[in-house]
Amino acid sequence: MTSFDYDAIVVGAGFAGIYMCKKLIDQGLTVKVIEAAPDVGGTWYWNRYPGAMSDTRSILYRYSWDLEDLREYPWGREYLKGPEVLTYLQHVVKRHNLRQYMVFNTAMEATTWNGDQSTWTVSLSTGEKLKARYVVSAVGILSKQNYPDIAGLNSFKGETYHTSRWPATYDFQNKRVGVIGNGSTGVQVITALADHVKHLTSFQRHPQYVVPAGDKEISPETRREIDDNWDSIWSKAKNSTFAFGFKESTVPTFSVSDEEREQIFEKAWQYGSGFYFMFGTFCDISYNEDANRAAQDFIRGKIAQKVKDPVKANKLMPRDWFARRPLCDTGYYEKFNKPNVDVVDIKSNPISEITPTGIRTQDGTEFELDALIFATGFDAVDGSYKKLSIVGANQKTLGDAWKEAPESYLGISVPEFPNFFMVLGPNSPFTNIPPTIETQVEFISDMIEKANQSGTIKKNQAIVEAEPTATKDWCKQCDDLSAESLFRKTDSWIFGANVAGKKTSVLFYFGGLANYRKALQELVENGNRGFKPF
Ligand code: NA7
Repeated sequence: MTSFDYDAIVVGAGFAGIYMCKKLIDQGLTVKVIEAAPDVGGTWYWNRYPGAMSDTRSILYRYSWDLEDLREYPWGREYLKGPEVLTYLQHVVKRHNLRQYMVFNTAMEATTWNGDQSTWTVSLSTGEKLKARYVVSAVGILSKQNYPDIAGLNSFKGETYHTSRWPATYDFQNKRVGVIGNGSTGVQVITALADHVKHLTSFQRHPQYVVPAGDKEISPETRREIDDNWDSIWSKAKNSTFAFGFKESTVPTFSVSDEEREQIFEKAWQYGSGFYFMFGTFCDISYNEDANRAAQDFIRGKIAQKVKDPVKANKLMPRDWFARRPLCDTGYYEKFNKPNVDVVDIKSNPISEITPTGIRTQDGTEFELDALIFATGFDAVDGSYKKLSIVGANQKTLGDAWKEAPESYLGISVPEFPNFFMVLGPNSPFTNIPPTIETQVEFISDMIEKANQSGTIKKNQAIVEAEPTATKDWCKQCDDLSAESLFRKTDSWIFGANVAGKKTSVLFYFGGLANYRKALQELVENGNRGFKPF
């Protein structure tokens, strides 16, 4: 009989790790959750910058599986602020008594497969080594920070911050603050800080298309209606493409008159949500160039109306494809009407150096700063695994296996990494994240349960491992699905184009959550097709 400390070690205590822990405990397994942070929350623990907010509506930014909690847990607005998401996750952990299975301030540094025993040895930052039959990575897609490759990066003598490692206390009053980066995070942090600093300069490489979030209070009547309909709300979300709580449009942009198109865009603008604007208005914005231009024109028109100074407005106006992760705001453009908020176009006039006192641009302008904020994002998806040494069968690391491209079967399993699972690994669906996490956690826990019950081989030595051919086929499908997308022609983290020196690759399944769930169901009905028999 093989000896081990735990049936499963789960790495990470965010949305995915918490649910994974609950599912495996409910199955009667012994589980340890390893978390590097001092508490639960994952992404929401680390990204505690001012203005952090989920841009999925509150109704779908939670777990779907506890109806009583769905009905009772309070939330008051269309969107949850970062601290509210953290409080919610802490509440779930408390409600289900999961903290006892978790250890904090502890990172998994390495894990190695022991083929002769069918166990993983997991090495922790504490020096401890644990043996487990299964390792589930729930490290998330946005955990490895990305710093820009700029000369003098470490020479700045003022305060520096990265949005994804925000400290508990900070004070920007009477300070001149520079923000590099204007993605989802930059837009939020700029909006939140503009009223509280002496001066704010946004150093912007690519302006973004930002539509209103549409945040507002949820009335008690709306909440009652939601509480009466949770089953259908979740069922609709999980049977949609993006699981953002709307039905994706099937209407081509040019199938309607110019007037009607304008009305549809205007209605979406008033309603709010970046995903809704891109995918709820028309069906072809993300791949048809003319359709994309029509959406661009509408948004640029709105920016021109909002930003009073035409020079600033011009700098804030994107002219490339509207094909990065859709963004939404709570008053971003309006902040540039304040005299203490400015934007510097570092595409035409790049930063030549970060100096001890601020930033110098190529034209020789010096921007004196007291604080510098990096909102420069992440080495996303496969980047989360780079700092970990994961050594599978045949002594190969995951890094070796992903030398050409980060490939996986379903975003979950990698050939030659037996009994190692990822939640949100490369080639997982591109959607609102919690419903995809739930889908994958449920699939993984079902696989583990089946493997444990399998009578075909000696108890405790069941192996779940993706077949190489199925993995190749899945990755080809992901490649094909994104081939025509304008997202692929636009540099951003979605294809790994945001990190200096990183090879771009397909990191997501663009087929939608409904199709993904169908694919999982079909493979189960076909004897776990794509997995080696266990
Ligand atoms: P993003 O979306 O990757 O945005 C990073 C921003 O930082 C973006 O504006 C980048 O400009 C900018 N950036 C990155 N490197 C540089 C350099 N070297 N010089 C200047 N500017 C740079 O990260 P976020 O944290 O905002 O959001 C990540 C996801 O988290 C988000 O999509 C949500 O899903 C949640 P660029 O556009 O590359 O010119």
